[in-house]
Amino acid sequence: MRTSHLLSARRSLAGLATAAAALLALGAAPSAHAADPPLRDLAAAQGKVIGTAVTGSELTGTYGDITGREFGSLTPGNAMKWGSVEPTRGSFDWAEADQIVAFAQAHHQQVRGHTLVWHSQNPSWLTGGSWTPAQLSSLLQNHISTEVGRYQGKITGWDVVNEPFNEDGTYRSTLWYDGLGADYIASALTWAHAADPAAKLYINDYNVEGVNAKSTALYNLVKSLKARGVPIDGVGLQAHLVLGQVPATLQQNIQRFADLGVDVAITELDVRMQLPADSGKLAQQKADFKAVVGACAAVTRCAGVTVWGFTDSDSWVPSTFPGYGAATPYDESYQPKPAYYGIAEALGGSGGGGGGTAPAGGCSAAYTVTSQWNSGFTGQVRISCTGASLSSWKASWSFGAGQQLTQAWNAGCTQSGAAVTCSNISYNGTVPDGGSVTFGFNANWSGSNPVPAVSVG
Ligand code: 9MR
Repeated sequence: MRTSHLLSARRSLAGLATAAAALLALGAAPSAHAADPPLRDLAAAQGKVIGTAVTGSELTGTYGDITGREFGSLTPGNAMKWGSVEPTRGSFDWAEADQIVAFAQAHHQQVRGHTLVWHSQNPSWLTGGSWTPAQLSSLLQNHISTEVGRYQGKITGWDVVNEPFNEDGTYRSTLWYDGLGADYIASALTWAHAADPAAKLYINDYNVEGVNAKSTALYNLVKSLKARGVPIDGVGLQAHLVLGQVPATLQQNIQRFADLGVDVAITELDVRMQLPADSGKLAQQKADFKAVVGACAAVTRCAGVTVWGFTDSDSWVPSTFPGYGAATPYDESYQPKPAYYGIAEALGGSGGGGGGTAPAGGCSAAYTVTSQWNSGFTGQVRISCTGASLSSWKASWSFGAGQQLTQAWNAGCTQSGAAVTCSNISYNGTVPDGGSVTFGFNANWSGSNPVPAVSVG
């Protein structure tokens, strides 16, 4: 392709949303992982926070060591839910929540409070009761004031309202919506703000990571709450994802919330796969974790990413999705998986570990969807080297959802079935140590457009 075309094609990328990045690289055996700093330090250097959900009773031994060393934020997985803290009306059990907050303080970690208003994990005295709207309202206000007040000054952000929407963007029918109407959300935020004016107040939901009907309903809600002066500081995108299905519009979606003037957090990231795991699935999972963390890293108002359990031994997935699991960055023996290095790389670390998927000599490829429309998209792949160099290169991946390449620039690309191979042009085969080369392409898609893992050789 001629230079003039290259330039105009590249200009058309300008400023458009980057969706995702994927990494996999030179197929040689991984060398011992060069000592990257812990994830929390890599994140801090980017102005981000990396967190994990935790179970209080496990915060000892290796689990405690990793939690304290690697993460800058903790979210109690269950300990702050209404059913945990007030199992009997008027009788409170703060033991696990207190323990997690104390651990966090001892390790200079933030705490995300989770969650005040939800349709699930409520005590049976509450769900089984029959309440007038006035009674319901006062129960909710007391709950919020008591819990937020107890931890006032110790919680960075609260998931005040959890999962308020159906998939089509209508409000979910719950104890709260049915009894109090949609304004239970504004009331809850207002009460939480009164109890801890410094805490960032979030609405948190799942399947709102990409641009879709549900995330647009959340967007419209946040916009109207802001217009009314209701205290809303952030949105939480849970990100319980399926292998190979990071939404291409993730970064675009984060950016549109940021543009509303709220923070965004990825609050419950995990990527489940059908068991047994194998090296190909773990490589794709690494690409998926890297894509999600990379999308957050690229948007200033994205505060950070929390994984929903850091070890496969402490994950909700296997019991909820029989046959699926291995959804977190560490295996059940607390060994970091390729996904761990995907997080590290997205936070500027050199990565380099990961069960046969590691970049040999430090060259890797990042795949990004820079814009997407109804039938097509523009992507780019950046090949970069640290502590190594290339004099020629070939990047390959598999389009798993029927995507079809139509055009490429700064590379010669061919597609055969799902398999795409792109090689350097005469002028850009060299990737120096510390440098990178980028090429771009257009392709068609329909249905879904998952981010593939790219290998470089
Ligand atoms: O991780 C939590 C698990 O231990 C509980 O059994 C489950 C009950 O629904 O809740 C899990 O956490 C959920 C979170 O609070 C809200 N988003 C979905 C999470 C996974 O179910």
